[in-house]
Amino acid sequence: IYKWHYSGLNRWHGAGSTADFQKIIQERCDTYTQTIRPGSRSRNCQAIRQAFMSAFISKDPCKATKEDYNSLINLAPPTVPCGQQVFWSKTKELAHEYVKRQRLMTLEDTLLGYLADGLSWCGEPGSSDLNIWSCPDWKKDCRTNYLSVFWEVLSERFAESACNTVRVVLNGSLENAFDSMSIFGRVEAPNLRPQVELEAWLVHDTGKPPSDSCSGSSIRKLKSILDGRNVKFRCMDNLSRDQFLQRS
Ligand code: AVW
Repeated sequence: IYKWHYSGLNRWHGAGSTADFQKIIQERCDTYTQTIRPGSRSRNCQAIRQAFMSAFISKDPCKATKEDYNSLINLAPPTVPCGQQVFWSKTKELAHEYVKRQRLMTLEDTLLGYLADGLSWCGEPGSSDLNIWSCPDWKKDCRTNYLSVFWEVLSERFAESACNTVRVVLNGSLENAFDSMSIFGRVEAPNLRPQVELEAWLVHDTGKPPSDSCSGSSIRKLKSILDGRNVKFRCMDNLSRDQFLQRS
């Protein structure tokens, strides 16, 4: 009965905004700029937090646009040094373990990726608060929600900035290691610049046979997307998780 009084705040099917969202953003920003990458250009964490909030506060949570995030992303574009970039798809934890052992970086090692990693957020028209009860789900409510659009636009900028050789860690335990509907498939691969070289690593669960390979149809589809953009492609398969992490 209680929740019906908050007409609508509970209507979405996704998790509500993370508790203490603003505080977490501010603290992560301070940690990143002071401890994790103290050498990086000095960033104004208060301005970044404010730009993040104004991107979605008081707005219809199903009407997010890329433009809503322009001022935020321009304060901290997700670029990494040439040749150090790593993409992932259905391999988030493995990719993060991999880059930790190398001088490489995922999107979550850039400031905005680090700030938002694992968080949830949305607002409500006519309110200056976050909706902590529910936020739109990509499938059940709307694709143009603030969380999905954030990762899409940040990933797009990340991919556009790639240079030299970049890597993607794919899940070789899936029937289709390359998913053309994923962010990597829809947004990152199609936005790589000509002359970049992409190395795909197909990594399967240790102790099980792989379910997909470099010659399978999903990787051929990836190759054709890249061919159309003049992006060079190399593919390594049949690596177990342990082999992959040990050789790296
Ligand atoms: P997925 P995608 N924290 O495993 O290729 C929380 O199929 O689609 O991989 N949620 C996130 C984060 C994050 N740090 N990052 C993405 N998401 C969402 C960015 C997003 O909606 C990186 F550069 C995504 O569809 C990777 O190369 C889903 O969680 C690439 O995008 C993960 O689905 C991974 O996206």
